[in-house]
Order: sequence, then structure tokens, then C-alpha cells
Amino acid sequence: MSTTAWEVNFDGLSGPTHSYGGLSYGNVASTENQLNISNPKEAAFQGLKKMKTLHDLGLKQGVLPPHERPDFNMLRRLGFAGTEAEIVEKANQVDMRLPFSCFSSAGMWVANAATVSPSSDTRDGRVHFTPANLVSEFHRSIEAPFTGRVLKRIFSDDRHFSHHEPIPGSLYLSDEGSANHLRLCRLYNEPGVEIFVYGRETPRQGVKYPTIYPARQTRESAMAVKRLHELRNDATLFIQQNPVAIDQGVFHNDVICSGDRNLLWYHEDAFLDGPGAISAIQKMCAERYGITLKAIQTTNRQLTIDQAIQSYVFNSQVVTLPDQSQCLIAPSRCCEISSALTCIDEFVEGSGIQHVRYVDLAQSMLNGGGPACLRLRVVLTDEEISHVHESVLLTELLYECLVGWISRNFRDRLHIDDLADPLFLRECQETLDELTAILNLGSLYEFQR
Ligand code: SUG
Repeated sequence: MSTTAWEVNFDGLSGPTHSYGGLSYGNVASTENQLNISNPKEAAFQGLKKMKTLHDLGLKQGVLPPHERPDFNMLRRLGFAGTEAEIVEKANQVDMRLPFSCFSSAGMWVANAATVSPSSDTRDGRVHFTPANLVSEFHRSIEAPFTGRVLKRIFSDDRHFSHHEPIPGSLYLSDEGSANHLRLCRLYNEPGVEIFVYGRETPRQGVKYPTIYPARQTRESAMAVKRLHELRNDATLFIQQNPVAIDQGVFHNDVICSGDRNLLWYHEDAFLDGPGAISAIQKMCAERYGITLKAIQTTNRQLTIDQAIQSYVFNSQVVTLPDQSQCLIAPSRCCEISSALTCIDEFVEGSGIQHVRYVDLAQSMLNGGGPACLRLRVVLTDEEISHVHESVLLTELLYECLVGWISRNFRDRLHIDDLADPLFLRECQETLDELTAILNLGSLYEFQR
């Protein structure tokens, strides 16, 4: 095949309301850091710096805008009336999680925004997008409409891009997007095997499911995404996540497994039937597309699940650089945990990865979001890239503009009381308004309509 294709990482910018609401049950960091004072400015800079690191490595990098928060309309829909300060006070009296949910900047973890299938995998030869319904957590369930709008604006040419509605919201069909989706291939311009990892399905006798924490992804929603994206039956796999891992806080598969092209790095306890899963992946990769899978396992003896969650080592991004060498973008938290560092050494040795970069994402990590959570992977050919809304692709100039935008607008300290400040709402809207001008996205937010 002569076309060139790239994996473009689109990262979510953290918004001016970045906060710690303790909103995600089953996400240990979110619960442990509830009510910490947040630093939205630092969060935004850390995320932007990660994007710049990838850009400087020669990769194509995109930027996705934050969602419109605070979402007072949502609090009004829930029956709270009055001034903004009164609404926050009343909602807070009922349940602190209500105001936090409508202020949350969780839309930054765009690995959960959607599932994306590249054109080489789909029957109609277009790139397919399905925004995730995220119904498992209220504060995230309100993201899907805006996600859909942004993706349609950035990937607007329907000759190349196909957009689906989110899967209907119900627990039976709960969908967490690409955090539970892997794609393996030889080269980005070639078709690949798409793997959907789920935690729950209509119960079947003898199959174990988590009993402590919720399994956020169902098999049924993954199957619907597969149908919508017109993926080939013989190049798609559905694999069950290990309920034991979910019950210890592995709320998404990307907390315990990572991959790029023919490389798959996974923890021994990632899947319910680890050996069975790996041999099925290996077989499909080899038989369907001649992909020689390099599967690297980290055992419990090397790293416990708890250490995987503390370090977020599997939430590293594995990326292919323009010279075809591979690089691991790992959270700098790993440097503080010796077993995680040793795992990285062993993984680098076993996989032949040539480079490792550490990125400090402390503000995001306190909410359970590492490097891979912050990005949505979109594999695009040169032709498709030429139809992407260009102003969201990172350049030196855009980087400088965003540095100025964050410096001017973001607070370096945010407490729940600040959320009730009527000036804060205006401040957030002005900040987002300025961003849509920088990214040339037109009227994107409700307050701009
Ligand atoms: O959905 N945390 C996010 C973290 C998402 C991580 N994404 C991936 N693994 N791909 C979540 O649990 C916490 C928000 C708070 O508590 O304020 C939060 O939403």
C-alpha cells in the first residue's frame, strides 16, 4: 500500500474548573483525593506540555477543547433554582457531588470520549467515530453531546469521516470509549485487529463479574460500536477484563494494558482468561493480517495490581516516531516507585523500544488520569489529515498561544466555595470564548449560541 498513515493523538485540554470531587467510584485516586484543592493552571500546563513533548518528537498532535463548565443548566434541570450562588448552595446541601459533577473538567480524559476506527478497518473506507455514552458516572454521562459536536466540527468532511450517535444510555449498554479498545496492526496504513475489552455483559452462568466496583464497559455496547463501524467479524475480538482487577480499582483496561502496532504490554491479571486472550489475539493477528504479535507480560510478582494503579505505568503511551522507532511516554510518578521503574526497564528490553520519556501529569493523576487517558488516538492517512480542521493541530505558534491563554485565564487554586462565585462563571465563559477563537472553532458552546 502506498498511502502514508499516522496515529494522531488528540489530547483534551484541562479546563478552568479542574477539581477533585471524588466522583468516580472504583477509581481509587478520585476517591482518595476528594476535596483536595486543585490547581487548574498547573493541570492545563502539564497536559499541554505532554502534547508539546509528542510534537517535539515529530508526531502529529491535536488539541480538543474543554467542555462547557460550570454547567448550571444541568443543575437547573435537576430542579435547583435561583442565582448561581443559590443553586450551588442548594445542590451542595443535597449532595456535594451534584455541584462537583456539573463543574467537573473530566472531559479532559478523552480516551473516554469516543471509539474511533481508522478507514483501513471499516467496510466503507471512512474513519468512524462513536462518542461514548459514559453512563456509569453521572458527571461523565453529560459529556457525550458536546463530544459529538466537537468531533463533527473537527472531522467535518463526510466523504472521509462517519459520525454515529452515542449508544443509547442504559446500564446494559454502558460505553467508555477507547479506554477499553485496542488496535493492533503492522503499519498504520494497513488494516488492523480491533479488540474491545469489556467488564460486564448480560450475566451468563459460570462467568465471574466484579462484585465491589462497577464494570463500566459492557460487551453489548462494544458489539453495537463494532456493527456501527462496519468492522470485519474476522478482525474483531471481544475480551473480558478480569473482575478481580476491576474490584481492585482497574476501572478501565488502559490502566493495566497498553499497545501500539504489533506490540501489546499487559499485566498478568488484565484479562479474565489471560493465556486464552493472548493466544486468540495472536492467532487473529497472524491469520488475518500477518501481524507478528509481540506480547509482553508483566507478572504479579514483578508488579502487583495495586502498584500498577499507584504508578499508572500501563497508562503510558507507546508511540511510533517518524523513523519507525518506538517511544514510551510514561508518567513521572513511575520514577518514585522502584518496582514500576524495573518493569519499564524489563518492558524496554523485551520489546526493543528505543526511547522513554517521563511526563509530569500530577494534577490529572490525582483524579486517576495518566498519559493515555488524556488522548484520543485517530489513525489518519495524509489525505484524511488534509481534511481535518487545521487550527486544532499543534504547531509552535498554537503552543505559544495556548501558553498565553492558560497564563492569562486560569486560576492556580480552586476550592468548592469558588465555584459559587458568580464572577467565576463569567470568567470560565470568557476563557472558553477566547479558546474557540484561538482554535478557530466558531460558536461551539451553548453560551455562544
Ligand atoms: O472517568 N476521573 C476519570 C478518569 C478517567 C481516566 N481515563 C482512562 N483511564 N482512560 C474517570 O474516572 C474523577 C473526577 C473527580 O473525582 O472529580 C474522574 O472523573
